[in-house]
Amino acid sequence: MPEKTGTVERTLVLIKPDGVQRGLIGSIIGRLEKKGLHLAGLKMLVLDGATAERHYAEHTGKDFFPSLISFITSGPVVAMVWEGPNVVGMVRSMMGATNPVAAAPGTIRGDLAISMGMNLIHGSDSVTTAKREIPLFFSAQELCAWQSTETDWLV
Ligand code: D4T
Repeated sequence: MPEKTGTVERTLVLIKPDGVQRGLIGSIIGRLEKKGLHLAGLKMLVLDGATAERHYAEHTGKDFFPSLISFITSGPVVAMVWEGPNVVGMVRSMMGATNPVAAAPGTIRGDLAISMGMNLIHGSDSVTTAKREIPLFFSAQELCAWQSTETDWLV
């Protein structure tokens, strides 16, 4: 068997309000599951303004910040934690570029979105960011430690 490599990482993924409204929850989760990523936590919620502002703190003061907060709090999101070796980078690759105009075909944004403001999905941009973002959405008790029967054939 091939050697197992890579440190296990966790990443926060949000299906944004446009993805929920457009009925794309199943399609987006299906892509991540089919890739072989491991789901550790999942919930649906409407973000309050304070949590949204903390989540997007790096963009405070930018011209698009008010519309970003208004959009992300406008309806339910699906929040998830996915884990596995290199999962942060893999999810970012699968999401595609922030602006769907530049997102490659085959990526979630490249295939399913057309607007920068409504680009369907969030994924932590680094392991450090994930460690800050995950506790905004999940307590430790809400994350499940479980072993998929497929793991031995994936990593
Ligand atoms: P998120 O954080 O939602 O996963 O998206 P990205 O990591 O791909 O992109 P980002 O943090 O730079 O932007 C966050 C969010 O703001 C919207 N946005 C961004 C916008 O409306 N106008 C802009 O000019 C930028 C840069 C889109 C995603």
